Amino acid sequence: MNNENSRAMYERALTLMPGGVNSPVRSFSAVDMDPVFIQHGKGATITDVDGNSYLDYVLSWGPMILGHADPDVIRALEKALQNGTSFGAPTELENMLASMIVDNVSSVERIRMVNSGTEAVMTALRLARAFTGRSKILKFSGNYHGHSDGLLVQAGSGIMTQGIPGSPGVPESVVENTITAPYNDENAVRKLFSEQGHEIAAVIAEPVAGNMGVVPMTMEFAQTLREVTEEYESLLILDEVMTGFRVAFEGAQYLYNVKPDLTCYSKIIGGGLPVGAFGGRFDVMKLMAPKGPVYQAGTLSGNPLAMTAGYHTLHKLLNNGHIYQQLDRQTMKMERGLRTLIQEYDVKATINRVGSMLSIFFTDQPVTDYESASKSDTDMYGQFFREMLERGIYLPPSQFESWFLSVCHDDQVIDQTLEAARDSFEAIFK
Ligand code: KE4
Repeated sequence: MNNENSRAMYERALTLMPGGVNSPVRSFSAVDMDPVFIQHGKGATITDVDGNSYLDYVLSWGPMILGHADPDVIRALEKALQNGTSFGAPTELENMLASMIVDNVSSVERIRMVNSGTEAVMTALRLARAFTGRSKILKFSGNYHGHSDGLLVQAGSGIMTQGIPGSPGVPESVVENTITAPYNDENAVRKLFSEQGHEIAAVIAEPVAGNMGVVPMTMEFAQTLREVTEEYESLLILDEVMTGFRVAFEGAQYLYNVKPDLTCYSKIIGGGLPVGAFGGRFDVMKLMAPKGPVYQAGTLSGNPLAMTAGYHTLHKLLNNGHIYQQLDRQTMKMERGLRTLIQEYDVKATINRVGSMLSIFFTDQPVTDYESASKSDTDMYGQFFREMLERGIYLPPSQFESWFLSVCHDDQVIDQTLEAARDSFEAIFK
């Protein structure tokens, strides 16, 4: 595969930006190769600066559920551009995207737009602490909620760990109120709450974890989180940055029939432009400035172009009800095809899937939490990634990420991907 332009651009990037990238996972360091630079995308395909085309299963880490350069979204953006790009003043477009969420997600009575998932989660936690007057936050090993200081704690190692900084530059004083427990371990949560429940402002969880690879929450765990937070008057925050409008229009909270107090969003609600949001109970959200005392602000929050891309993406999802059945069917076809290959080549691998989120773990044990996910053979994943890239399939460059499918991943795309997977298994395991 000719990579000379990508290589030249990467060398230049390394003289400009740390690691040559603006977000670490894009560096391909987890799969032991240099990144390719993308020139354009259309539908399920992205093309790099050397003219190599790939079927894309990253989809900008989730947002591009309609596929790249959806004609309706692009047309709306082209029209919006003529009006200018930012005013720092309210626009009707904010009402349009906000109502798309408030009118369709029953737990969201009020919503505030921000510019990233990190910002949404960071502010939701501040709000929860203000509302409850408490300081402690409970999160789960293997869940990622953005890079705000209080959440950069070492992943729990199967026990309830008091916050230990997960990154240099994060003072212990900032993470001492962050408790980590094992994901899907309702006994651990009940025990923790019996000991510290009255000090816990909120529990935050990915309702379907995507940041250790795909690990679905069990129904029992989801119900336990809702029960204990109600019993101890803590808030339940669901981080639906990845699952919101991905696994169902109303998100994972619909699949689990759990009503959180606050929900965090990003990715799909921006349609590929920078949008994050947090929303939920009116009595909680009313504490937010300017009417309430909890401060948060953002120059480009509610940006008209970002609102346009998000609104038209959600509008298309809402008005094509069959889309989620189609995404589920296509991803199930992918799952079945991979399972057949795992069996045929006797590979130590397992697959987790929820809707159009899927991960292949190179371990023969079930993956139900951070500990079991960590047992995956990341070198083997790297080998599989490189073989698939050579064959025109662009997978997430890390074992601990989710594959995403779009409405453009039709039968032909799935068949081509499974053929490439067969050839890759042949190359690795024969
Ligand atoms: P951002 O600040 O990156 O917009 O969102 C942070 C975030 C919060 N919550 C969840 C559940 C998330 O998945 C994310 C970000 N996801 C990663 C991919 N696993 C973004 C990719 C990257 O870091 O470059």
